[in-house]
This record gives sequence, structure tokens and C-alpha cells, in this order.
Amino acid sequence: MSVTGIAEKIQSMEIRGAGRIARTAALALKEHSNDLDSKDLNTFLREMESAADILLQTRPTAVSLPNAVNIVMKGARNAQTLDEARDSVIKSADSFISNSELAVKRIAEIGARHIKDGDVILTHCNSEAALACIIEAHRQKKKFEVFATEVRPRNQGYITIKTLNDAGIKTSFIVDSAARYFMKDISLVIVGSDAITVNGAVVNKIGTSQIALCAHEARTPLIAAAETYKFAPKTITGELIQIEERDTSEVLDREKAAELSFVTVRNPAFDVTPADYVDLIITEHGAIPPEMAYVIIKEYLGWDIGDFDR
Ligand code: RI2
Repeated sequence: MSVTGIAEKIQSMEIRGAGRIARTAALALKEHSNDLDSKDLNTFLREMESAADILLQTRPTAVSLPNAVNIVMKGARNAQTLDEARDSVIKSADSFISNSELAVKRIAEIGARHIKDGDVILTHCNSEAALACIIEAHRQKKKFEVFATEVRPRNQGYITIKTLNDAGIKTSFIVDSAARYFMKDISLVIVGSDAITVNGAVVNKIGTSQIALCAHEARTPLIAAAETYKFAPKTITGELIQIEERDTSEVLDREKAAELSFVTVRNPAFDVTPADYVDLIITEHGAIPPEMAYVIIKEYLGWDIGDFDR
């Protein structure tokens, strides 16, 4: 499929989930580099950069996307020949994809250690990384149950309950606004992440921060599962994570909205949970307190303060 076709699928959320978006973008760049019949290095790089831009425009919040694009393009940008550049894109994309799949497996192993017999887990949205922890704990025969939210307006909760049901995990399905009502029964909240800032704030599906606030009030621990490529290097210099506002028709039918001339519909897709409400971040390199986010950005993403002065 063309880069534009893939970009449309990411934008419409047919392809979604921060990790999957990143792997799909890496694969799209690899296939594009194979399809291009550029005659010289500069033309190749120009065409690859424009494909990268198309992918980057799709969804602004999941930092896994720019991180994946940078990882795939980095070697090509420094290449001396066209063959070297193409080779680098292909190898980097392949290794990004397999590292990403491996990272989710590692997170599952590490995350499962934090789930114990008798737990009642609440999860929000549909996170491959968060669900991997839950499913691994179930595979280890731990006895627990899960509460899953609906996740208005796109209802990703349906995908979550289907996955949990297929795994044979006892699950309660609740509307988003019931989170505080049930929090007294919850012993652990596990969510995924679209971006993690240098301060350890977790950017995740809208509603996560309300759940975190309720969990904090009830002294229920909250864990975020996040591969290292979900940490946002540019937040080192104070850059904010852009919160995607999606089409309002996802929330209210366009015709109904048109009848209400004083009403504006808003549809932010993500919110920010401050580090104070996050107990642990599970990465493929280990479980860290949110305060250690800078270490992940520096050690595993290879970025440092000086990188922004160039
Ligand atoms: P994994 C999703 O965003 C959710 O916010 C989820 O928590 C996060 O990506 C991480 O998902 P969306 O694409 O990478 O549904 O863990 O807007 O699958």
C-alpha cells in the first residue's frame, strides 16, 4: 500500500495504538524505499523525507511515531551513497519493528510481576502494552479480575474486552464515568501511554487523568506500560506534547450539532496525567519511577540537552 494510503488508515484510526502506529510507519518507510526508483542519493532522501512528513502529519500526540521515523531515517540522512541510504532504511525499519515486538514481550514479563492473586485491575482504552502485562499474569495462573472502561467516543474498550474475553479473563465492562464509583473495588490501575514527558507525565487516552485522580484519592497504585520509544525527547527543553483534537462528529452527529447554534463540540483524544499520580512506568528495560524518565530519554533514545542547540 502507498504511504498516503497507510497515512489515511492511521488518521482514521483503522490502524491505531501508539506502538502499532510506530511499527506501521516504519514498515511504510521501508516499503517506500524499495518502491522508489530515484536516480541519486539527494532525490532519494528528498522523496523519503516527504513520505516521512506525510506519516508524521497523521496523529500529533503519539511520540512513538516521530521516534520511529527518526530511528528509521537517521542512518540514511548520513549515508554517502544511494544504496547505503536505502540499505539503512530497510535495516533500521526491520530492527525497529522486531525491537518493538520484543519490547512489548519484555514489558509483559516485567509488568506481570506487579500483578498478584486477588487483584482487581482497572484498565482504560486499548493498550497492547498494558494488556500484555495482564495476559502474561493470567498465563502465569495468577487469579485476578479486570474492569475495562468503554472509552468514548471511539469505544476502544470493546477491543479490550474482546481480547480479555478471548484470553478467558473475568472482566467487568463499565462506562467511563463509573470509574470513581468502582475505584473502591480496584487494587491496581494499568494503562498504556502515547507519550511520556521528561517530567514523567503520562499522556494517554482522554479520561486517563480522571481515573488517575480517583486512584490517587483511593490510594490505588497506577502503572503505565510504555516502550522506550514512547518517551518524548523534545520535552527536555520544555516542548509540550500536542494533544490531538479529533473530528467532532465522533462525539455528536454533525446534523444534530448543526441544530445547536450555541453549542461547540470538543473532542480532545488525550490528556496528561502528572507524574505525581503515576506510581511506576514499565519499560522494556525495567520498571522505573516517573522521575527517571530523563534517564530513559538519554540512555535509550540517545538524546541529550545539547542535541537541541544545533
Ligand atoms: P499501545 C492508544 O491511542 C491509547 O491511548 C493507548 O493507551 C495507547 O495508544 C498506547 O497503546 P489511540 O491510537 O501502544 O487509540 O500500548 O488513540 O497499544
